[in-house]
Amino acid sequence: MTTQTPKPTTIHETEVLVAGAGFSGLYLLHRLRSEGHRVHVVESAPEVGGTWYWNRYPGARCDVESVDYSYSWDEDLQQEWDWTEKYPAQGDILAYLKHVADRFDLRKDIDFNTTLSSATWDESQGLWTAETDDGRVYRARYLLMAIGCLSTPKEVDLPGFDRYTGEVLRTWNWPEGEDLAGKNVAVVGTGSTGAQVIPALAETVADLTVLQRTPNFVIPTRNRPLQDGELEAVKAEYADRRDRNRNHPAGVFRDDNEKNVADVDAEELRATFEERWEGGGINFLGSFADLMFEQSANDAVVEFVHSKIAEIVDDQEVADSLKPEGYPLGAKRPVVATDYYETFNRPNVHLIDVKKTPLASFTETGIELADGTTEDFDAVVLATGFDAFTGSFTKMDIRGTGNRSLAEAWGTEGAKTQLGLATAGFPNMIIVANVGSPSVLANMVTAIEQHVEWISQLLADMRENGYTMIEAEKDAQEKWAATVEEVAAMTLWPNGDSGSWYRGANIEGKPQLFMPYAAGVVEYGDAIEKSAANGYAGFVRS
Ligand code: N01
Repeated sequence: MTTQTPKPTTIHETEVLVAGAGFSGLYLLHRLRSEGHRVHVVESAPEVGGTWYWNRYPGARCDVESVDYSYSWDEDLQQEWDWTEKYPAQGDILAYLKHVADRFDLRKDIDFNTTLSSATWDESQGLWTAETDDGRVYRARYLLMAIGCLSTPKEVDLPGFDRYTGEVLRTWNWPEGEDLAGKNVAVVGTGSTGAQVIPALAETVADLTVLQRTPNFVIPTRNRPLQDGELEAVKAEYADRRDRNRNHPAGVFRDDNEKNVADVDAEELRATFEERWEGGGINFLGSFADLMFEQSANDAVVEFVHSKIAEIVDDQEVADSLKPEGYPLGAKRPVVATDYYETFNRPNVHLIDVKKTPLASFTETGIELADGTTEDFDAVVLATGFDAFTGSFTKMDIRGTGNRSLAEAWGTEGAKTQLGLATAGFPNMIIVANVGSPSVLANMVTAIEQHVEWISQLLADMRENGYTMIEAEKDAQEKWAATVEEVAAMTLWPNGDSGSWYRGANIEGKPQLFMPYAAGVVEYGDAIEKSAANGYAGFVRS
C-alpha cells in the first residue's frame, strides 16, 4: 500500500489583500499598486464589477447619473469613456468596469472565482491568513474589505417556499440572457430591484403577479439618451462637476432647493414637487431643504406622491394598495424606477397586497392566500433584498485578536466601527464604504473614492513612520457609533415602521443600529481627515 503525502498548501503572500473587485477593489488595486504596495485582489465572480456583475436582472439600472457614477481619478479615462444615457444600465456600468480593468492592467493581480471563507489575525506575526472555500490560502499584512453593502442576499423566508417546484430566479444572480418571455411569472419584493424588474418583465411575460408587502415611494427615473453635445459639455468642465459632487452631502451633482416647505404657499409647494417629479430621479429629494428633517414637510411630500399614484393608476383599489403609509418618504431607501405605477394599468399585471390578503403558503405550483385563493406560476422571481452591510462580513469566519469572532461581536452588539474604517479587535482589517460611513446614503462612487484616498494616505503614512499595525480604539468606536445614531436621529431616516435595511430591520434577529452615516460625505470627509491630521486619532498604531 502506498501512502500519499498531502500536497503542501501554496500560500499566496502579499502586503495588501483586497476582497472584492467592484468599484472599491479596482480603485484600491490601481491606487495602492501605483504607490508601490504589493496588492492582490480576490473576487468571487468570474469577472470584475461586484454588484454590477451579479445584479443583471431585466431593467437593472443605476439611479445616479452616468457621468457622476464613474471614477474621477483619471482625466484621460473620464474624457475617453462615452456614456450614452442619462442613467447607466447595468450592462453599461459593467462594460465600463471591464474597460477600467483592462486599461489599467488590473486583471493580472486579481484571482477570480475566489471566495474567502475565513480570515484569521495572527497576533505573533501581525498578519492576516485568509482561506478560500476551495482551500487556497493568502497571507497579508492588511486585509481590505471592499465587499459592498448589498452583496449577500437575505435568506428566503417565504412560507412553504421549499414546496415550490417551478423555476426560481433571483435578481441578485440572474442567469445571463433569461427573459421569461411568454411565461406566467410572480415577483416577490417591491424595493428598488422589484420596481425595476416588474416594469421590464411586464413587457415580455404573459402574466405578471406582484406580491407586495410594504409599498415604497417610487419616483420616476425619466431616463433618456444623452443629447447631442451634452456629454461634451460635461467633459469640458468635468473637474468642476466632480468637485461639486465631493461637496454635496450625497456626493451627487444636485441642485437642492434651499427653501423649507413652511416657506412656500400651496401653489409653490405643488409646482415645486411637480417640476421635480417631471424632471425625474433622486433630484426629487432636493425639492425642499427640510424633507428629511421635519415630519410636516415629509407629510407634504407623502401627500404629493399619494396624489400622483392616484392620478397614474386607473384602479383606485390598486392605487390605495400602492400608497406607502406609516413611514416617512426616505425612511426606506427611496425607489427610482421607470413606469412603475403605469405598469399596474397593464391587463397582464396583477397586484397581490399580502398585508391585506396574507400569503398562506407557496404550493408546488404557485401560492395559496389566506382567503383560500390559489395562483400558479411558471416562474417566481425573488427580489427580496439583502442582509445589508454586515451580511458579507458575518458569513465569513473572521477572527481577530484572541480568536474573537466578528460575527459574534457584531451579532451581539451590532456593527460598530471607528469612523467606518475599522473595528476594535480586528487590527489591519480596513472596511471600505460600508457600515459607519456615508456609503449607501451617497453616490457610492464618490464615497468609495473618498475612502480609497484616505486608505492610500494611511498606508503611505504607516510605511513612512515604520508602523505595521493599526487598530480601532474601543472608546473612539463607541463614540463614533453613538455619533452615527445621533446624526440619524436628527433626520426622519430612522422613523416609522418601515422595516428598513438601513438599520437591519429586514433581517430577523439582527441587532438594530442605523448603519450608514447620515451627515454625508462632506462632514464625513472632515472627520476622517481630522483623525489623520491628528496622528490617526481614534486608532492605535504600532
Ligand atoms: O431590496 P429591498 P432591493 N414576504 O430590501 C420584500 C439598491 N438598489 O434589492 O419591505 C414578502 O429594498 C420587501 O418587503 P418589506 C438600493 O440601495 C439600487 O429591492 O420587507 N415580501 C421589499 O419589498 C436598494 O434600496 C438600485 O415588507 C418580502 C423587497 O422584498 C437596495 O439595493 C437598484 C419578504 C426587498 O426590498 C436593496 O434593494 C436596485 C417576504 N418574506 C437596488 N422578504 C438603483 O440604483 C422581503 N420582501 C436604482
